[in-house]
Amino acid sequence: HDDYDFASMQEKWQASWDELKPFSTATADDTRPRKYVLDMFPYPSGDLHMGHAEAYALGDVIARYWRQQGFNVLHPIGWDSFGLPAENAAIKRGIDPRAWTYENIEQQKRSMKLYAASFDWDRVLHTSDPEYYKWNQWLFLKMYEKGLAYRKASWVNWCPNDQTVLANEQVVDGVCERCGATAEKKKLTQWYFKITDYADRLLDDLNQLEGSWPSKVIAMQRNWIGRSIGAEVDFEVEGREEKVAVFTTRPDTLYGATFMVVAPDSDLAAELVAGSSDAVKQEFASYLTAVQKTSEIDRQDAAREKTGVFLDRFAVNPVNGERLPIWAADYVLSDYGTGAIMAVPAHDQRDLDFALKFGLPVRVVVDTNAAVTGAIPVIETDENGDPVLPELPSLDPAVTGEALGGEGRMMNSGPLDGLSKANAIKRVTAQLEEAGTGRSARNYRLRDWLISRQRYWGTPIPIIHAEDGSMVPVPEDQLPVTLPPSEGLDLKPKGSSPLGAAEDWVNVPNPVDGSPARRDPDTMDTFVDSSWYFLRFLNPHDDTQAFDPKEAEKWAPVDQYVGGVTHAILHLLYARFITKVLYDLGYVSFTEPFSALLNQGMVLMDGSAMSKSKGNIVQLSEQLALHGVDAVRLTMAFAGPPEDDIDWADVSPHASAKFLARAWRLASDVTSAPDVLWKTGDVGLRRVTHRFLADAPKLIESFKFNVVVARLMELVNATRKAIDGAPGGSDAAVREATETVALGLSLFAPYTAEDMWERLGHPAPVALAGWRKADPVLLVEQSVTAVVQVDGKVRDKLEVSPTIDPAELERLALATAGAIRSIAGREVVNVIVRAPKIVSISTRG
Ligand code: ANZ
Repeated sequence: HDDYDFASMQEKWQASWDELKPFSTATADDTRPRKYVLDMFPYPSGDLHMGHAEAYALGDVIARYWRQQGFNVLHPIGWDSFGLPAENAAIKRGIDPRAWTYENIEQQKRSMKLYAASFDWDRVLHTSDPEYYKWNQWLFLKMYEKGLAYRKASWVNWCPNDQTVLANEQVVDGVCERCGATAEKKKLTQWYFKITDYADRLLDDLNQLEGSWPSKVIAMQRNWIGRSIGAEVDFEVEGREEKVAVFTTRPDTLYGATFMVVAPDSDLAAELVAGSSDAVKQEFASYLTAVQKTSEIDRQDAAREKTGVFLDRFAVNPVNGERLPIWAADYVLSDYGTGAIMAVPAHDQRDLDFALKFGLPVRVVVDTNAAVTGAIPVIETDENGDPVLPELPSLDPAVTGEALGGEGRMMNSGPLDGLSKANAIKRVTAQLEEAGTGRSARNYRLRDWLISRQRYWGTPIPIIHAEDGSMVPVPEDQLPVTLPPSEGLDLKPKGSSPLGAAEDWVNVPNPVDGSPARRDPDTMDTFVDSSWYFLRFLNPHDDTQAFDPKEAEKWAPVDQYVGGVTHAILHLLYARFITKVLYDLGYVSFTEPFSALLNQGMVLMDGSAMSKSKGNIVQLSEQLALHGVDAVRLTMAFAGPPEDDIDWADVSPHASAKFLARAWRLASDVTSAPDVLWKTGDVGLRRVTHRFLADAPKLIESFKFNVVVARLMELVNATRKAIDGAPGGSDAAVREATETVALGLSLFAPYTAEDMWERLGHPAPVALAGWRKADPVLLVEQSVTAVVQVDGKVRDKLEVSPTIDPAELERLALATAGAIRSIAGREVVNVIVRAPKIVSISTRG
């Protein structure tokens, strides 16, 4: 029975954990400090894959570590179970999305239990359960009350394949992030969450996360929110009552504006062209059709050939009364700033390209030479002794085709002449403000979050539309609005929600007066579900509230969040936003949901991501059957820093299994009793053990899991040596080392560790056994003796650290009394250092 048999071990300990529930979070009266460790919850699409296996192995190291350090740990799991994958699979197979979803959840649960992920199985939640999505609806109503949920008609991203709208965050490089179809634009009335009200806070609070979130994620969020600071300037338009405002980051260049451009797909363009000739109207109409087929990405591509239509309308520059022709061009976007710009071709490359193509004037208003001449000192003189001025290249943008973006002094700008850029911006903004024709302004790339979807498998929006077109929120005591059964509904994507056809469901009396009314047929983006789920884990079955603020006070925010970098913007931005909303509503006392974030890398195969089309998918279930759970988990942790990708072709789960068997055998070779006298036994082995006990916590807390595994291997080797040679398996130090191996392994290879612990005579589980403190006496570094030779003769000796730096050793050696005496002022021609043992000095003369 002395064979390492992972299959029977897995069976045995799973049964024991099911019964003992060692990973349940302790209840209210527990006085230990708390840690909330959260893994991003999965979509139930199919069984777990290698990517899940990596993420859950790493998250579990952290959860198990804090338990071992004496913390009461909350480590929950749930399923993000609404959404398109279930609905599309159900349509394909002609079954109910529910059936598909909950079957997959059961399969994934079984796999997670087999995988020994130390979750609290009493707190499982599924976002597709009415007991969960009721609270999405509650959240929606709270936001609606505050004006943070609203409906508007706007150009939206549309996935022609999934036949539903997409949030901006769900269009990645111009395509639907789910299915890869090229996103289109449609004008539709949709529900939005007003995330733009929170843009400044979402940006500024990123500073708090610096150092505990990956800097890459912080940078991506900053860039996505994209704050620009500048001014709005009002231009009169001939023949129009109202002025047109433009947004500019360079109000200093106002005197250099030579034309105005409006977005062709803006309401303003439509209105302006209505006052033009039929010829202009026609040209504009065909241009607009072409623009609507152009992707956002292309429109923002600065290198693209400029196109546009002159609208035969004119604006008036508020500072000098100049008449500026108004053009429509697609490089100006309708949903950024005001959808209109003042074009300053001399100093903006896009405007210059446009001006040169359409023969519009270019006027330089910043003398960038002024900066250059000041910066280059005059060093040469001609034959008359006059300074030779550096020959400057022609800086006329109309000639070079290069806009002048740099610093300089204002020119051709009336009262601004001679000022620097910063001062000119201040001066002109103040003047505009005084004249009532402008104001300082900021703009964001961030758009409001479009949350309505024309699909079945999601949370129904709790709004009722009255006959007169007014909207009535579903009263809170009538929540949840549950989804009707899918039988009889055509779920196929067709651009409007399938729920609209569920007559019994959609027709309801108006809650206000009982008159006939209809439910809103749309469902919510599933990113609403995941924006607050970390709070629901605190009491997932409470049917009186979304979460208990007192529990939130105790547990939240999440101490350590673990998941893929694919959520760098979408999910993490939305969760940060909703947390701030809940803060403003008084439900939580913190403003950031996740205090620390770890992004694991991807699992690759032969250098590329696994995919069906490449045929390079490694099945997790096969790996587990072949090598055992512990070997796969250990391989994930040992492969390298967690942020790095793991190429499964480069790692060896087989070697991991061999190592685990070797570690496990130590437990059978320990012959001393569990209550052996501590602080005795082989000092050499004890030093290795205690070094490990001292170093492992710091290494785990800085996510150097691979280093901890390497150190465990070292400890296993040292222990094996001690057992096979002197002092043998009965030595107290051998028991101490082997128990330490079990404690260390319990983070990575829980089955093996549990089995060792039992063999060592302890009651299970090792998962709840505390970490041991290193004995400081054993940590004091030993010293070694270094000899100092001069011209071949030993002249002195030094006691130094075994890890001394060679340069340091050389310095010490040259300073010894023996060396100084025997060098006796001669020239030192060579010093050979063999740290930490010998320094050999040669002299001449
Ligand atoms: C005049 C100007 C002169 C500009 C100059 C730049 C340089 P960011 O930094 O991205 O905020 N702009 C404003 N609204 C726009 C829209 N809807 N579509 C396309 N471009 C738009 O850029 C702000 C600058 O982008 C604004 O400042 C405006 O051009 C342009 F030497 O105004 B600027």
